[in-house]
Amino acid sequence: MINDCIFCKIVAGLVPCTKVYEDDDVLAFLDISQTTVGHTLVVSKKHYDNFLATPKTVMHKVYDAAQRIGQAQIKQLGARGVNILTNCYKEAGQSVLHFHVHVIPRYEPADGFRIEMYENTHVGELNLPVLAGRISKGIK
Ligand code: DGP
Repeated sequence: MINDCIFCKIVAGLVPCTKVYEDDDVLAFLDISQTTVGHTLVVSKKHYDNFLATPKTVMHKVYDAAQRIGQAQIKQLGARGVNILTNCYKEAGQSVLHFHVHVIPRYEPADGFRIEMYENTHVGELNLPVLAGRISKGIK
């Protein structure tokens, strides 16, 4: 447990949450913001900073729970879609440095959540094979 980590405190029962699911490795609870109705966070019970820093066994358990929660949101809440999202590091929007996956039920396009991907205005200047090669080289 990391002392100043809010999700470690929730896992330890020191801070209350509205629980959706729990097993030996995973806790899921409603996100405080309720971006859309039913917005759920799935967290590893053990502290890892984010998805990129999490061992595969734990990562698989968190995503397994996220999949089942997304299915339940469709079945039980009448959601018509689900966004599964994890942010890694603050530059990517991570505000709580403890691995978590957002499971965001979607009801309609303008229901409070939006992801927009714009085309890079310099896309034509990129050397795509070189770029792909640089990433490939780093894959362990
Ligand atoms: P991210 O920005 O991806 O790190 O998401 C962190 C989320 O955690 C954000 O949507 C708000 C939520 N959150 C922060 N503090 C608490 C808390 O104390 N309780 C609950 N339920 N959610 C929290």
